[in-house]
Amino acid sequence: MNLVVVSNRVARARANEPLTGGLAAALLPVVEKSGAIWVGSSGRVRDGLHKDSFAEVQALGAGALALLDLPAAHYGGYYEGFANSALWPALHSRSDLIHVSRDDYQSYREVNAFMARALMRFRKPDTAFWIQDYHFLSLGAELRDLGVRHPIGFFLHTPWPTRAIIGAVPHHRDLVEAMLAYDLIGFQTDDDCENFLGYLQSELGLKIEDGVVTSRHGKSRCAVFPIGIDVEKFALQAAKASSHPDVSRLRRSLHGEQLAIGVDRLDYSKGLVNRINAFDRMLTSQPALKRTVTLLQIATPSRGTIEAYGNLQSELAKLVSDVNGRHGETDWMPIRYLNRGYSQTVLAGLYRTARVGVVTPLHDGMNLVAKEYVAAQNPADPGVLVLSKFAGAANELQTALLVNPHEIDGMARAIATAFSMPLTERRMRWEAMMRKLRAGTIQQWFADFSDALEDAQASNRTVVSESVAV
Ligand code: ADQ
Repeated sequence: MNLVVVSNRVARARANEPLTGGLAAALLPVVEKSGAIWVGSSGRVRDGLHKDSFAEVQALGAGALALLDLPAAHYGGYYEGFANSALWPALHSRSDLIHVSRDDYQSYREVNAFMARALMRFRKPDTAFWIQDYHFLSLGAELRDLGVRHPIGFFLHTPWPTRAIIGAVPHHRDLVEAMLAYDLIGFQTDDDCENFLGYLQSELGLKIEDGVVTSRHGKSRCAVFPIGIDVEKFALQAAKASSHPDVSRLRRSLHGEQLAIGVDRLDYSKGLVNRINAFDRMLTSQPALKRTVTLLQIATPSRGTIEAYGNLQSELAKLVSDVNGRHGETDWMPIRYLNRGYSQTVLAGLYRTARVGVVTPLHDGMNLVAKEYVAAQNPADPGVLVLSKFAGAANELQTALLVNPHEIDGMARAIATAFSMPLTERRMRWEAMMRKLRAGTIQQWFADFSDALEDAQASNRTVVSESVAV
C-alpha cells in the first residue's frame, strides 16, 4: 500500500523548528520510517492558487514531505475561523466559545476541496489516503467527488462530544454526512466513538452494526485507536538529556526543592488556570511546602490571533504573577512560567528532572505529554503523574493520581501527595504505566490503523451500488 498522510500542520515546515503540536510530534518518526508521503500546509498562503501550489517536496526518510501553500482568500475563515473557533471549542465541549463569521464554513469547505484537488497528484493504483484531524472532516467527500475510489481513512485526534454539543456547530449535519465518505473513522477512546455512533443513530437515523455504518457513500467502519509515543526512544533521549546544559542548569537552580512540571500548548482545553489555582491552594493550605517545591509551567503560545487564546494568555500571566507575588520570597518563586518551545530532547530531560508531572486538561483527546512524562522517568527513582480523568490517556494510565480538574482542593491534595509519595509506591505505579505505554506505542498505532484501513476498504466499497441514502 502506498500511503498518503494528510494533516494541516506537518513536522519541519521549517528546518529545526521545535514541534509543539501533538499531532506533528507524534507522526514524524513513524511517517519517516514508513515511506509514506506526508502532505500538509506550508504555513504560507498565496493568492490565485491552482492545484499545483506545492511550495516544496522534500525527502522524509523513505518517503516525502509535501508542503502546500493554501489559498489566501480562505485561509482565515478555514483555520482561525471554522476549524479553531467552531470545531475546536465544540469538540472540547466548550460550545460557549463557538464563534463563526458568515463565510467561515464556506472557506473551510473550499480549503478541503482545494486540498483534495492537490492530492490527486499523489494518486497511484495502490494509494490509500489517511486524513488527520478536525481541519479536514470533509476532505474524504471531496476526494470521492473527484472520482477517488481508493481507501480513505480518517483519524480524529480530539474528543468527539455528545450530540447536543456537536449540534451547536453550524452545518453539523452536512459535515458528519461528509465524514461518511471515509472507509475508516478512528477515535482516541471508546467514549468518543460511542458519541459519534450515537449522533449517527439519533441525528441521522442511520443503522450501525458492529461499528459499521451504512450510508449513501457505502460503509464506514468506526473504531478506537489510542495514539501512543515512541516509548524506548523517548526513555533513551531522557536519560541522555540529563547532561544537556539546559537540563543541568535547571537542576543546579533547584537548591533542593522538588520540581513539578506542566508542558502544554497555551489552550483553554488544557486546564492551565485550574492547575495554577490548585498549586496556589496547596501552598495556602500547606504553607510548610513553601521553599520545598516549585512548579515549572511551560505554556507555548498557540492560535494567538483568536480572541479566546489572547484572553487566556493575559489571564494566565496575571494569575501566575499574583501567585508568585503572594507566596514568593526574595530567593524563591513558587512558579516558573515560560512561553516558549523546547526541543524534544530538552523536554525529555526536563520531565526526568521533575518529581511530579501535572497534566490536568479539562478535555483532551489523548494528551501525549502525560505519556512522555512517564517514559522519561528514571526507573530507579521515578516521578509521579497527576493526570486529569478527562484526558484520553487516563483510560490507559490508571495508576497515575487521577484528578478532576474542576475540583481545585482535590487537585491541590493530589499534587501534595505526589511530592511526598514513597519510592516503593512511585515505582509500582510507574511500572504499571510503562507496561501500558509499551503495549500501545506510536508504531503500533500506525500499523493498526493502516491494517484496518486496508481491511475496511476491501469489504466496504463493494456495496456502493446498493447504498442507502443518508
Ligand atoms: P495537542 O493538543 O497539541 O495534540 P498533546 O497531546 O499534549 O496536545 O501534544 C503536545 C505535544 O507537543 C507533545 O508531544 C509535547 O512534547 C509537544 N510540546 C508541547 N509543548 C511544547 C514545548 N513548549 N516545546 C516543545 N514541545 C512541546 C492533539 C490533541 C491531543 C492528542 C494529540 C495527538 O489535542 O489530545 O494527544 O493531538 O493525537
